[in-house]
Amino acid sequence: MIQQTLNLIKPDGVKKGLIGEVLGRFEQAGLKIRALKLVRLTREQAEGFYRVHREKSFFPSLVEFMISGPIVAVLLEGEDAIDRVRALMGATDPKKADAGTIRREFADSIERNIVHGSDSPESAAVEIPFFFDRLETAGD
Ligand code: IDP
Ligand code: MG
Repeated sequence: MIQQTLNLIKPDGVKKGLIGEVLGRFEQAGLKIRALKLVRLTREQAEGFYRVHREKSFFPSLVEFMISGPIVAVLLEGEDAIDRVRALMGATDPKKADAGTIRREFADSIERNIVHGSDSPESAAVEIPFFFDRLETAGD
């Protein structure tokens, strides 16, 4: 099924100069970029984006990390895009991620793990409009 998913290149990915590397991997995999922007989240926005994790011990540190620099938001579209983007990213903890995945190759820690990808159609439906409105979303 053709799906849309929200990808973020987190502050560590931008600082390491990996925007082109990450976007290139998605494009090479046949995923289409439908919208794209560089933004810096406010604390309130970062807390809102990760609100499902607000009770976790790592939440305050995660929010600090996510506001520590600009991020890139990407709306990707393609066949099984949600799972395929997650597969290209690798496991949350880079030590457990498969060889060749973005997180295994570039991430420093389970927190500073370079990329975000929506984990389900329900998450994508919330996360895409968090970053993009209809006018910013390109068709063919
Ligand atoms: P995901 O990004 O692979 O979907 P989630 O469990 O949804 O992983 O966690 C969201 C983000 O919170 C992770 O990408 C990572 O940046 C951070 N995180 C998750 N688990 C931990 C942890 O145990 N310690 C520190 N940070 C964590
Ligand atoms: Mg998640």
